[in-house]
Amino acid sequence: MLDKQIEAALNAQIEMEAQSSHFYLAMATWAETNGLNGTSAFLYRHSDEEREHMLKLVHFVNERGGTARIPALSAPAAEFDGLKGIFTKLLEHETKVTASINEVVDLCLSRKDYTTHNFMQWYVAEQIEEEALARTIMDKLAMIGSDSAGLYLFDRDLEMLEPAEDGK
Ligand code: OFO
Repeated sequence: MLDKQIEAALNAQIEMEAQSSHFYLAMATWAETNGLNGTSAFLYRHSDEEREHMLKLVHFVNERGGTARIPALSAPAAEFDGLKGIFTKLLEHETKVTASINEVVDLCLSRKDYTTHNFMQWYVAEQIEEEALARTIMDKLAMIGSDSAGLYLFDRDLEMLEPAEDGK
């Protein structure tokens, strides 16, 4: 049976992953309507992956005898300040997700729940990849600056870029 405190922490993480999916979906649709088709394709995939992260937690909680709660979500921003604005927000958000995952891992250790601790290691590794990818994207954007040919190629390259892991 899942410890109640662990169950609550995992349900909070379910909400965070769902909110991430929602957030990246809003960015994707903004990019799609602002001529950034490569960025939009990348962000739609990213949004789908966050939903997979959420589902993985939902199944784990239910399989361990807990009850997964599907949360209400807050509406994300509808406007973004260009590519730099999008990826700045994405990196900020992923940093918060990492902190939240670390708290769950910490709780697992203090409650001696080694099964959930083991399960959470997948998320720890995933966050390393996601943060690294977001930082690489920010570095590239800093290099490109306001060069429109560079921004055009950057957007085109994002079309093929996989958002870190496949979430499966
Ligand atoms: Fe779920 O990895 Fe990003 O948030």
